[in-house]
Amino acid sequence: MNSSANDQPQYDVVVIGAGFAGLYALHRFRELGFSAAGIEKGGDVGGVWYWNRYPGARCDCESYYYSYSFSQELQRDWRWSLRYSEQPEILRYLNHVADRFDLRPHIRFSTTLRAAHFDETSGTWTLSFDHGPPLTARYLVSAMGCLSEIKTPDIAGLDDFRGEILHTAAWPHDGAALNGKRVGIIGTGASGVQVISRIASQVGELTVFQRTANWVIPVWNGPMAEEFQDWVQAHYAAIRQRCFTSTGGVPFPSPEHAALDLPEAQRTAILEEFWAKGGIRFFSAFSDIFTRHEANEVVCAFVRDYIRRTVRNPAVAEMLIPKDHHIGTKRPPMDDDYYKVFNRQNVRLVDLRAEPIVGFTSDSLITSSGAYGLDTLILATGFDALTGALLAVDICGRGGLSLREVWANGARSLLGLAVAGFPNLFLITGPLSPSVLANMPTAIEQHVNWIADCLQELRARGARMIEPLAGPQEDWTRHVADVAEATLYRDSRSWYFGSNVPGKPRQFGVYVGGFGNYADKCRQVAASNYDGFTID
Ligand code: N01
Repeated sequence: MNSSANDQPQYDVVVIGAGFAGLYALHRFRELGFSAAGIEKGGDVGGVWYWNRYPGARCDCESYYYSYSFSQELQRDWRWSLRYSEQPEILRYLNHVADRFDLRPHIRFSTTLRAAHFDETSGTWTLSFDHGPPLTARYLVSAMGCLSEIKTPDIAGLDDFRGEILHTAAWPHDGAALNGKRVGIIGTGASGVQVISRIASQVGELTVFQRTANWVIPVWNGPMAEEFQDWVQAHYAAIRQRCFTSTGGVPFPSPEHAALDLPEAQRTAILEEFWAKGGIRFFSAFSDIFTRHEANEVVCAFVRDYIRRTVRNPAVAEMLIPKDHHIGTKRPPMDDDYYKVFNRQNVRLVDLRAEPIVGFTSDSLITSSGAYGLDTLILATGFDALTGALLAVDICGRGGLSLREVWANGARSLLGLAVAGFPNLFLITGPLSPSVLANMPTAIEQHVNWIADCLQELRARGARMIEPLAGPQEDWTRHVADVAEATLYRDSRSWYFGSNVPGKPRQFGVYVGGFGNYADKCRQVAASNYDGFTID
């Protein structure tokens, strides 16, 4: 840390967040000789894996690739117990990384960034927090995450409920006593589905309040067999290489067939094959799932049939079948037991479209059709995704320009990495990058490596500032929208579009043109003297 005399910032870089992104960024920048500090809202490292401690929390990507690739030794030494690891194991992994690379002493925990203001004269950022002294830094790097700003649901009369209210993304660290209780849950997205499956056998009664049904895909989770661990270790270089070049940042081949080119028998055989692979691989069955209604319908019909075969009560099965969106165009939850849970005597499903919530009493949720007595209410109601964490901070760039104003009608960025008017600010997996539609650790490493190369280049040139130009930023912002418009995503309402946050401008916040293509584009920009950026 330097002294703060004149225009010398205290740090070269300050990284906000100490999850997957922040830990690697801090390590990488320090390794390159930059003075770097981390700021973390939570009491320890982990990011989403620190906060989302709800029962059943698990990653929907397999751990052997949902993990860091930057250290061969780390990769060799860490053994995963399950193919899809659960939250405690992922959090242990991130703690191990923090210790192994000695990152903890450089992070200020339990500290929330409130404001970040850029000073044009010195070319530095001044950061102020909910407590503790302010900091100055040449570069500000957001590793705040895409799904970290909880969206408090606006549910009529919730304050009248006197039982326990829990949010999946702010789960108590010492757990919640649910055994034998009457538990209600609002929300059937990825978090809700995982909780429901895990607690159904543990609670006395479980009432699931569903507003919108989701397509839930099995992952066929199980132990990470020794032979598979060995195979992965022997092939890690190729696996990682595939991740960095593939469409989704995952080590699987692209689809070989378009559903609409195949006879029905062959389609069914392929669907069965990919259903057996499970998880996100299911969506690689056909190349036209996300672009052709008829192809998507082939897949929907297959899953509909599975739901009807699995759920014994036909009326409940029909309620669980989505009617309003193409499969995959809202983030599909993934779980092996979800549909079976609804065959249990102690689980009931309430359709909030048919009987909306009208209020609460001290011990019940009241819908238009009746009262449901509850001891505990779980909110699995999601996040102000993609832009929420950034806009929660008062970020001001050149001339006091406010990010909240600049993004009032939707996010603008160049490659999801930087924003015109906000020099020396970098966003890891920022809005309009592949982020949540790629394997996150891969997307994170690609961004951190790009930023690290850029910082080295600026240091070598003795430059003080870098910033996107407005024209290329507008081109990229339009391109991201155009690419999404050419897919079936365009017809959905989801947090990808900000539809879950009242008043949020409708904008598809993720680049869906393929992670490998995107990484190529980032490389080209760097190789062509940071084309689209201005360097001072
Ligand atoms: O949140 P969501 P999530 N009244 O926004 C309902 C990632 N993740 O926390 O669809 C009634 O998806 C809402 O209903 P509707 C993953 O990317 C990853 O589950 O708006 N219901 C919906 O059912 C995921 O997509 C893992 O009609 C209300 C639910 O709440 C993202 O996080 C695990 C309501 C919100 O679903 C977010 O998932 C978990 C209201 N007022 C999550 N407000 C991994 O495996 C909201 N809802 C890595």
